[in-house]
Amino acid sequence: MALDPAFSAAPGAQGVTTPVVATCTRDCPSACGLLAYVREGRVVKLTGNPAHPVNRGTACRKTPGFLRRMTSDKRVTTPLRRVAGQWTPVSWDDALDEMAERLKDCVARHGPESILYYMGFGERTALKIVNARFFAHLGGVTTLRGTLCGGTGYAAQGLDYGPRVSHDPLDLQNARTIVLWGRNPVATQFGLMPHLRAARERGASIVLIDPRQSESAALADLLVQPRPGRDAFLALAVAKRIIEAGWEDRTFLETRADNLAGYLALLARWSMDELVAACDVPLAVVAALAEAYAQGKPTATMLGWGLHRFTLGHEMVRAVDALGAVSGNIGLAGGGVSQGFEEWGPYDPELWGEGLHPPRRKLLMPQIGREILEAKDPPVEMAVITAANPVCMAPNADLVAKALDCVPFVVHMNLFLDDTAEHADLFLPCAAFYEQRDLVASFGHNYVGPLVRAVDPPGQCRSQFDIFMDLGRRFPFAGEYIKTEEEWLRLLIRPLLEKGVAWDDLWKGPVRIPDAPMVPWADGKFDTPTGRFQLLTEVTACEDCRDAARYPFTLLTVGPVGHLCSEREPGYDSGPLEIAMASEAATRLGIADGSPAKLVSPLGELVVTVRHDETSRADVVSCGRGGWLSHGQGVNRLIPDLVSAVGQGTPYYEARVDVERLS
Ligand SMILES: Nc1nc2c(c(=O)[nH]1)N[C@H]1C(S)=C(S)[C@@H](COP(=O)(O)OP(=O)(O)OC[C@H]3O[C@@H](n4cnc5c(=O)[nH]c(N)nc54)[C@H](O)[C@@H]3O)O[C@H]1N2
Ligand SMILES: Nc1nc2c(c(=O)[nH]1)N[C@H]1C(S)=C(S)[C@@H](COP(=O)(O)OP(=O)(O)OC[C@H]3O[C@@H](n4cnc5c(=O)[nH]c(N)nc54)[C@H](O)[C@@H]3O)O[C@H]1N2
Ligand SMILES: [Mo]
Repeated sequence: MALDPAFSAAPGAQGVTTPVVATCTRDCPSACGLLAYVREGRVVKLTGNPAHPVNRGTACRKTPGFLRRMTSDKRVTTPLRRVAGQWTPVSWDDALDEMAERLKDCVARHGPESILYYMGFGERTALKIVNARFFAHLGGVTTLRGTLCGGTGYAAQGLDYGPRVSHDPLDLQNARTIVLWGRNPVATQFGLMPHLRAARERGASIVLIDPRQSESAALADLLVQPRPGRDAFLALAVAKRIIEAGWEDRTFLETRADNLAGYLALLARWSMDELVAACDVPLAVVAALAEAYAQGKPTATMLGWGLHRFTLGHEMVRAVDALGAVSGNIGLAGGGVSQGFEEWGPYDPELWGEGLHPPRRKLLMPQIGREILEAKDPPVEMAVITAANPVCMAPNADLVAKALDCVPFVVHMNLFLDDTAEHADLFLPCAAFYEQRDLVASFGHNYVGPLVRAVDPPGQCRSQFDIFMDLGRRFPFAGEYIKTEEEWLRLLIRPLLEKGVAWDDLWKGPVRIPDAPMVPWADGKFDTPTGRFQLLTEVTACEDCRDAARYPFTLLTVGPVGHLCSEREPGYDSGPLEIAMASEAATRLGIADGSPAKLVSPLGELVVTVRHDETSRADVVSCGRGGWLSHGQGVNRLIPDLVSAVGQGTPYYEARVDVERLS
């Protein structure tokens, strides 16, 4: 592969090797194909891999930040043990001996369920399954149920289609209209850009549905800014309009779908005026959307993660699925209501190890703080946290911190001393990304990409895989557990090898999962009990049960452009958290642009800087998620730990706040 000319022309570029094919492991649906340029044992540049069929050479604005973070001198490079409150370097042998002793002691004295394995979203690569298997060998420890990420959408689409299956992003080339519904690819999935740009160039139109004018508004021909959490009413309004105009796909509705009468009754329950008022979208915009769905076909709807973050998120997702059905876009090339892909799907599910023991205790991730505190018989005696920063990223952050403080021994495996590290007793420094060999599947497309060890990890950092193999040596199940990376990877991807993928090809570049459909449900058959699409029949009436008078704003804590979740480094350049609010609302409260204010929720308050935003709805304030508590930006301290009604997701966007002037 040729060198990037811009790079090879750079001064001092001698010694640069041919770029190494890599795959981005950051927690993002793009899982982009990348090229890592190595000089003198360091990666000096990351670019998009032009040979990747999805991101096609593009790389997002975060990519240079990933490189800075990987090469940061703030990375922890030796294991650390907290001694009398201070972090003290220890050898790997001492660290793992102690960890093994404590694990054995917990199993012997309180049973395996006294150990909590908290696996986060930091890297969802194939070998991470082998890490989880370690805890299954221990006899089945306490693990997690539910999710901080996409559980609600997954479960909601499961009710409609059978399993959630999405259109291959390459099928966007067949769309005449693309609707980005609660999704912000310019910030959160830049790897889609080649397809969105190509769509625009060939005259397809793009609609953005988001209470905020997100970064993706720049792509959109039509911007729809509904009241947060009311998308179900918007979808019903659009469907009602389509039916009023006689544009519905009667054949699909009558032969491929169940519950038509119930769904029509649901549409009849509210007048158009009531629906329009509930979602706060003008009738003319509803009409334009109806036309886009029914007359601008094929219409591809890309649901984001924005809709999940509500208690009744499943109704929102299901109402949009139903709109896809009414407008005849389900099973249609260039159409579909797509949401995500199974990042663990390509691997042998048996290897998680659940079969090694009877079902064990699982704590609810969205309420992890109180779940830990309330765990009895046995209480949580030890927690092992990998690829996560729950004190920063889970809701009700102070309670999560308090819960970890109540756990006698906490092991944190990460790269940096972050908010969670402050509540840990042992820190194990991990290799990540291109410092390790692994395979990467995606929750945004159908390709599996390689990671080879492009460079050595800094200092004594070790890949999680190495750490768990070394730990495993200390246990009686070592004989079964200890295998080489290659042995485990071959076992993990057995399903792919059986589908005809060649092992060697996996290491050359992205490989498509052979049986992943381009267009799901094209034959009109669904994997539901009746084989038909399931129209929803219930949407909860929308009285606002939240305390709108005391807390008048909905707080949207969205994916910021510049970084991914809490992946920053200690000491990052920070002032108070910036929140965007409508100029009119801020002015009414006497808060000038750029001035400090208090963001207040029932859980607490945070000093923030207010930015006036002409484009914001008056009932919303928004900010980026992932600021650290230690940097005064811990917005999750204000967010209640609720759980969604379906799918055990985390309704972050139910958070209601007030903004108060600081004198
Ligand atoms: N740069 C960057 N990239 C990321 C991340 C990041 O933090 N930063 N996070 C990664 C992760 S973990 C994930 S899961 C994905 C998420 O990817 P996305 O789903 O694209 O991103 P979000 O910011 O979570 O939410 C998308 C949009 O939903 C909007 N929204 C909020 N409420 C509503 C509503 O009621 N209705 C509608 N229609 N829209 C609403 C928000 O304003 C936001 O713009 O992105 C990944 N990529
Ligand atoms: N307010 C608010 N909070 C949210 C959300 C929201 O919308 N609003 N969205 C939620 C979403 S979508 C998600 S997915 C969660 C994310 O929740 P978490 O996964 O807990 O948070 P991240 O900040 O992604 O932390 C990932 C960590 O993994 C580490 N890491 C990276 N690679 C490796 C590795 O190979 N090994 C190890 N051991 N560590 C590694 C990184 O340094 C980082 O600290 O946050 C949720 N939090
Ligand atoms: Mo996520």
